[in-house]
Amino acid sequence: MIDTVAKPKTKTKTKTERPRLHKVILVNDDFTPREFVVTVLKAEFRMTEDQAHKVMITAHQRGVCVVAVFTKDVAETKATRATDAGRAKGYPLLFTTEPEE
Ligand code: TYC
Repeated sequence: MIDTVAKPKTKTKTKTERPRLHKVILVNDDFTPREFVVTVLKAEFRMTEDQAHKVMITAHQRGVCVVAVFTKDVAETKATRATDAGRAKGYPLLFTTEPEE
């Protein structure tokens, strides 16, 4: 009798999920000059004057505004760099991040 060894029949399912995106959020404060907020938005997020002005005004009026979405690492790096740009000038300018639903 010939012994047969059953090979385990396993299939590897490759399930590729898109990385969850994270929002960068601009938070209003009473001290950072409007024009400086616009300058930081243009420099760090590659926005036009017009786009940056709209985002700044929205945060100014509503308290917060979503700037853009990125992968987690990129969102955190950009939020930190933009916040540091304000701190370097002595402003309390704040950018935060949160995962998208
Ligand atoms: N509120 C600030 C002012 O009146 C301007 C400002 C707008 C600051 C948006 C932060 O996220 C901000 N000078």
